[in-house]
Amino acid sequence: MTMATLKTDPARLERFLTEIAAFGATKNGGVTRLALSDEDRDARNQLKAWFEAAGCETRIDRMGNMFFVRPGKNRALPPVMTGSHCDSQPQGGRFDGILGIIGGLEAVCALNDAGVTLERDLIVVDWTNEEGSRFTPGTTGSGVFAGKLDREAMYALTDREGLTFGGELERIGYKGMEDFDPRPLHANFEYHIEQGPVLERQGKTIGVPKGIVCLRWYDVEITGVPNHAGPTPMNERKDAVYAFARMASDIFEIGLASDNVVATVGEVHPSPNSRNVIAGNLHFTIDVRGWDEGETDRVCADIEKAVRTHAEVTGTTVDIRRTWEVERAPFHPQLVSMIRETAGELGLPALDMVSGASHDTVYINQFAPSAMIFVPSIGGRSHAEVEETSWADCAAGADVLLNCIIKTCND
Ligand code: HGY
Ligand code: MN
Ligand code: MN
Ligand code: MN
Repeated sequence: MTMATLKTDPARLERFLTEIAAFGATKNGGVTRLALSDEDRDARNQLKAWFEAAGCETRIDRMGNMFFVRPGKNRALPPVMTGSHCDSQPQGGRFDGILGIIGGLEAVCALNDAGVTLERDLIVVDWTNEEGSRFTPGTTGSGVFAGKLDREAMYALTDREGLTFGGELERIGYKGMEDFDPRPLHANFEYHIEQGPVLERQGKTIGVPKGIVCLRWYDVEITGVPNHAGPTPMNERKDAVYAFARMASDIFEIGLASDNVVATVGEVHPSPNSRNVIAGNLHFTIDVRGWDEGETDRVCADIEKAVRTHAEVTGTTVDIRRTWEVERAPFHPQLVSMIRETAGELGLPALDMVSGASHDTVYINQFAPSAMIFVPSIGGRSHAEVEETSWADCAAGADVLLNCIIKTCND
């Protein structure tokens, strides 16, 4: 196994990341680059231009997943894959997802600079709609590729304006005509920001997650009785907002009381959402995650019970549906060790951990040996415009990725 020796070019990596952040840039230094938006299209066009200038072939499948292929000496060998996602959260950060694609691009450029042709093909991927913010669920491109989500059902997903996933994919010109399938894969790495506080607090540069937590998403519809805010006596109200307030407070407390499970209410849509109307309806979402599936499901059961109880107490009715779930993804032990060793060879302090965020690798891991490389998020912040990782840490993570690519492409 070769020692980690090759390095990326930090200035070029910074330039790529700065330029791609212009697509969907917000005035507060973040990005809004929702899946299949014009901003996503323009960023995809830019990525395609950069990868093709670096000598890669572009393949686009019917979910709009973009595969940038750097040919190896022996193209019959199972390739090595890396990559992540280009879409962001609304008012999201400049590093989430895109760092993994740009890290792959920088690895390609560093290999080109060194005149290195690897044994195996290297494939850098932009997976469509990882975030699941505009079109739910998330990790849609990788989920269909993994055979875990149905393509036609994904095409029919609609956003809040009623636009369909399939229609938007066509509109931006990224509905590929082929099912590019490079499997079996030899190895898959995803390079990503940690999106939490652990690495920074522990003073470590490289995070080595053993896997990704399991995830449960719920959609909850509360039905009350819409009425006038003025004349309606308090004890005669069936107020959907009041019912929600009791539910949301309990959901937070149940999550807080559980050591290793987290619970989040991210979306809240009262209707008619008018200051002088008692809300008759309210739709909200719940996101529950934990490393231990049993403990996570116990928390889910407590949450479901609390939601139903508060509906009863407030005279409203409630429909609570689990709309998406993903099992825990334990990574490939040898690749996890390789990341830890490579960080050591590069003199980078590393920390074993678990990924509290979900990623496309949650699906890729189901058919290919996979592992992830993390770098610190300043202040532990992500999915926010203040999301930041130092340029030095971005380059350090890219060096680990580059050398893991070399090791696996040549073994
Ligand atoms: O929700 C997640 O964990 C991912 O960042 N989309
Ligand atoms: Mn991400
Ligand atoms: Mn994200
Ligand atoms: Mn009136």
